Amino acid sequence: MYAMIGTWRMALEGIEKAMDLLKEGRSGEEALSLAISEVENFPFFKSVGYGGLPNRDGVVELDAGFMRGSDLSFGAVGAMQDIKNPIQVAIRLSKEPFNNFLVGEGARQYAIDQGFEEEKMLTDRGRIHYENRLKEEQEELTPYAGHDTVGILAVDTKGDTYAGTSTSGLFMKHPGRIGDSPVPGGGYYALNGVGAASATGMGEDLMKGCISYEIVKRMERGESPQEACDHGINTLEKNIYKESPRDLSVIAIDDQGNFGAASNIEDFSFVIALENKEPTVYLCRRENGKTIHEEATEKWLQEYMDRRMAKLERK
Ligand code: SD4
Repeated sequence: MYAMIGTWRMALEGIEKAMDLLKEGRSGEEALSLAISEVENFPFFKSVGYGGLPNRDGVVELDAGFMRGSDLSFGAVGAMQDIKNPIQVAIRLSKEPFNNFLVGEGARQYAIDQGFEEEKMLTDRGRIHYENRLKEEQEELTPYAGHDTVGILAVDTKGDTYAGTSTSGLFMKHPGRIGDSPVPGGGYYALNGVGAASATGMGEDLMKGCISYEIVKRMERGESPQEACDHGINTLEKNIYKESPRDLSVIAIDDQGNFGAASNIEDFSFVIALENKEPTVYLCRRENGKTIHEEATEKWLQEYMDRRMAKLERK
């Protein structure tokens, strides 16, 4: 058995490539590194890696995290500037005996010392988004429409579980702000013999519930990945919102390839790939606190890419 699941449609191409590695018997770590790097390198995904949207000062600051379910080792970077593949730095950090979570200039220095590639991560398109937003003068901190951290979970043929995330975080965030994505237990968690989980959405709120840890622990206590995702989201929502919930979305998988996904927004998509199932995009719909998954139509898939690639005009 081997499997991968990822947040949002954008995980598709990376998972397609990475499943070939799992099929060859390569590790979930290699598969996850390839899948997330692929998303980071695609400039039209405006919330991850190259082409990610900048902070309030127009600077792209990237967060990434990685965890191995065999021993809970993790590595993470926060608010790191101008390094090409933050997920690969996080994976490298997970092998250190300490200093596993580095932020800002320290993270960048570590990456350079370790020979990681430097690259200016702000694209022309990213700059236009930034300048347009300045003109709109929106003060409010919201995950912009289509808030998209990539979180990918892998189970390899050895039954080892892995979780990883990568994001540019919230558009127009305060410099130095770090969300849930690089925080172990917040944006991702993996535990062999149980499974793994990852989150996307409003990091400040996802952290309140230590949501990825919560979901894996629910699975350990016997809930299915889907039950754990639904209960995790429902409970977190109940605990923190009196009104106006903010975006929360999660995915989970167990080491048998049973998977789950839940969200409190309308259009949360995810990609699932199993040994006997081609990578497929699903959308989540919530009915009475339970999530229903529907396969994305060709039309939806086409419109998604059209929106991502549409010409961007200066306002
Ligand atoms: C953050 N959770 O930085 C990330 C943002 C995100 O989908 O996932 N957007 O808070």
